[in-house]
Amino acid sequence: MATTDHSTNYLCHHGLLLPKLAHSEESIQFSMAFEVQDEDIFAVTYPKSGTTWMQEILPLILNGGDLTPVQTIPNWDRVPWLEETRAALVLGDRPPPRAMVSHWPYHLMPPSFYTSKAKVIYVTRNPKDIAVSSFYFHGMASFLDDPGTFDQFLDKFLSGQVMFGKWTDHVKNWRNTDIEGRILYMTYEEMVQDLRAAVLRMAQFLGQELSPDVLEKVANHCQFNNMKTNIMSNYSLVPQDVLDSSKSPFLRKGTTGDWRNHFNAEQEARFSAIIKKEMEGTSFKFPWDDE
Ligand code: PPS
Repeated sequence: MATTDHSTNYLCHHGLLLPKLAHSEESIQFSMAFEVQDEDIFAVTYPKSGTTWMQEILPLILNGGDLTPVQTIPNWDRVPWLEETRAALVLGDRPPPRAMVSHWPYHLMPPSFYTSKAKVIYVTRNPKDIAVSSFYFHGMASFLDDPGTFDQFLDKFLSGQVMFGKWTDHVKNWRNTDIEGRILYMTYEEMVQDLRAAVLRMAQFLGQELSPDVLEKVANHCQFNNMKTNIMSNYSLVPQDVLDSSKSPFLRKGTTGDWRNHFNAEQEARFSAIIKKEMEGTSFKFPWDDE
């Protein structure tokens, strides 16, 4: 396997840094051997793009708005990460349809995924806001390398020296797939702007008919302020020496455009130039392109 021990905090798998706290050679093996079924559903994200949000939304879409799982099961067991160590424990005997999340790039999905009819919702977010969110996350998560200053962290982020590598690689990789028809592209921004419409779009893609009342209930429950108080979703169950919410809460701001409060003009120009160059030749448009 193309996995090496990179540092105290990370494994390096096919060039991607993976935090050792939640990933191991065994968990990667499990993910590769995982038998994806046609009914399975994946929410795929680059870290800090809306993963936890999808762990709240997906079960509610699939069960018609029953709040029981989101109020009784921690998000990491409710909709587990395919590549993380807990997957083997919680996915082992779970029958399809299984809702899962993953940060894998397209080419590292399990072989059975490509031949299955499993559906994917790929959520992306303005990389400037991801960088800000990730900076605070590195400051509060003891299992990640210290972010350094914001300026130093931007360099790490842009060069892919963060978990799961470069944002541009991830996004381009998932736009260039052979699974047209079973992948839905969503943005964090459209979810913030109109969550009800976003949930409806996802439900339609998944073939789930939700009544207007259920749709309202799901959108309301998944609002940032409601998730922030849900102990099954706000990471307050994780010990403070692992995630220190006194440094920054996991559910931090939940907004778009917070980068404006963090980037200076030089950082903005540097960041935009690099992202623009790496996205050259792609045809897809994002809501933040013209900002
Ligand atoms: S991780 O570590 O990859 O699982 O992180 P992830 O869950 O992908 O991203 C965390 C950011 O998503 C925000 N979030 C939300 N925003 C709006 N509404 C809701 N309901 C919501 N749930 C999670 C979370 O606050 C993090 O973003 P920031 O900008 O840091 O607030």
